[in-house]
Amino acid sequence: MTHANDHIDAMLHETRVIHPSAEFQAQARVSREEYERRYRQSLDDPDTFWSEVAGELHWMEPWTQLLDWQEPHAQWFVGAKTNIAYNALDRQVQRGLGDKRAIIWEGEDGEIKTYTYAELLREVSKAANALEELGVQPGDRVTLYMPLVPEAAIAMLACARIGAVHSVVFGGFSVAALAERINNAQSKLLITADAGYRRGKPVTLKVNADEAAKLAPCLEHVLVVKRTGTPVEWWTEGRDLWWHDVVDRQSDQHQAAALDSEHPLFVLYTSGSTGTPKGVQHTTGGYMVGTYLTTQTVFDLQDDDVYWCTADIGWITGHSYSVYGPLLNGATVVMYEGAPNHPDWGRFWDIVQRHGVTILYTAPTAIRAFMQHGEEIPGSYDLSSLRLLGSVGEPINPEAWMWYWRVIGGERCPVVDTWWQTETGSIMLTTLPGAFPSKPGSAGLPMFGVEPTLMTHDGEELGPNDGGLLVIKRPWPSMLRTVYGDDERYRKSYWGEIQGVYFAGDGARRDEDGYYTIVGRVDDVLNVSGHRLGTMEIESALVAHPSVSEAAVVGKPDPVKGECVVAFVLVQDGHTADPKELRAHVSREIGALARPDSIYIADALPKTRSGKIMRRFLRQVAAGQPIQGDTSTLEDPAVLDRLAATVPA
Ligand code: 6R9
Repeated sequence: MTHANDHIDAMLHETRVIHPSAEFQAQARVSREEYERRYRQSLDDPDTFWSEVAGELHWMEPWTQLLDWQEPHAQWFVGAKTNIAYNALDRQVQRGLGDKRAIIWEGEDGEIKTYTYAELLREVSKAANALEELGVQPGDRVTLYMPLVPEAAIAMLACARIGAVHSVVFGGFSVAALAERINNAQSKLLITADAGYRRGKPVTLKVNADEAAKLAPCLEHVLVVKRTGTPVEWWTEGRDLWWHDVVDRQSDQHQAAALDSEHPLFVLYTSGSTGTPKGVQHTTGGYMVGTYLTTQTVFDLQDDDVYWCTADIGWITGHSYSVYGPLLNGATVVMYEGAPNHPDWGRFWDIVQRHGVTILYTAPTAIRAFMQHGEEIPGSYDLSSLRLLGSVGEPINPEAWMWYWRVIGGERCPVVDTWWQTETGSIMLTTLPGAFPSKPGSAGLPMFGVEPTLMTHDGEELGPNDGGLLVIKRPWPSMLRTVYGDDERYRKSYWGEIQGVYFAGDGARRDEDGYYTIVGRVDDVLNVSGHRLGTMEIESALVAHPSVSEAAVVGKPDPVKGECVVAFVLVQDGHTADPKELRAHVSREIGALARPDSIYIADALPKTRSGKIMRRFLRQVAAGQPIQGDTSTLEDPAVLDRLAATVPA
């Protein structure tokens, strides 16, 4: 089905089954019986199920109807009013958690800051007052382009508190990518920092922010957190403001706005198979309930857990499982600003040891990088505080799964693989720890309220032990509501591919126990180190270079990154193309995360007679594999041999 086939084959022949220990099972929040009962209830009687869950949270006004579903548009907790920041903070203080640590933040340079729930509430209140002073109104968009500093979480929560819609742009994105996202959202305010640390060096975000601001006339203010003290060269009087000047002098009291359940909470841009990145729009009530429930059950949260999700807040995982989900549960959250290999590959384990991390949630790409550097490194730290491990972002190969379980978890900690997407808002498939055994490489069973199945492109449902397209048969509370500013695209991309179901864009298999194993994307979306990239976006960046007339981008299996980017380019007449310069160009256009690993100069691309590039063959060429499949539809099959000759074996 996809290029990931070989690797998937290995995964599908995986037969190991790892059972949780009796000790873990005895204390687990959800037992197998409990899962089975509640899962059934969530499908058969969603009213009772979701009312019980949502009833644990604070609502300023109750809902009159659980769900209003006018496909493809859902409204959840219709008519209710609530505030997610209130639920994450005020509610915790009220139930006696004021002195509990909410955030333990560690800078890459070793600086440590801790916030209790009471302190975090005061900081968020000050920031909320500051945003209001700057004229930010409910519904206004605010773009964040920040390092992983406490102010990033504070700014997100402050937006949520006043009903402003945050749009976090990962700090690794380029000026052009940032400007595109600010303009698409029409943000009034940009919150950034002078710089953030990455591998010991300050990454000067304010410089990029200035360049982007020139391209984004909608911006009224740029609020700048002083993180590194790196001199800021440009300062636009009237537009630029220091966070400490504006926020520190505010009152630490603020009344959270009572927002409609469907009030927009945030927009997060992600790559699709075509066109520009999509602004995935989430709303308040359903997202809150979804992240609350999944964090509690998937991570088996207990009162004294020290929970660390290593994702940057620039991604959905950082939104749902570094900020909202754990804070809604009153958990103690670890946040780390920097790189996993600074000053060396022991940094994560040093953090686990020093802060007594009990739950660790990270990505397969990180696990594979650690594997490469040997088990002696984690072996020299005390990791005995850990009791649960999680994986997210891409398929985890069984070898990496076993290594994670054995070396990091000491064969003691269940590993929960969690499949979900920016669009789904919260975890959709997993093996609840303590309730079910894990099968390395397989994500597992559906979460409460999630009704997945596998289908063919024609909407024919497949049975067990078959592979097909992963779809979701009914709406769920934390689902995206639309694509910001482009409802037609929402309708087409997610509910228009196969009639009546949500189309995830992933291929999967299901075994006789109902476990789903994700095969990978079935569209032209790449997954590089757990980051989603559209082949089209990279191709557009390449053809924007004067020396390139045409480009085709494919993914190639990579032992650490999962996939890496390979580009084939045709050179514009009268120009010469320099692969090194083109790689730098893509970095400038999108960000270093999209930089192709290899660029090959081609004299033609494999196209059908109707002019469609056959990426399937290019993937085989890129991977150095013999060409398989029917090449007779190609206009000129000999192109493939010439291309193969340019790719080193
Ligand atoms: C949460 C997140 C979503 C895409 C998704 C799929 C891949 C994520 C996975 C996984 C296999 C897992 N993916 N988790 N594949 N097993 N546990 O990563 O969101 O950045 O939107 O990416 O990532 O292909 O469709 P997002």
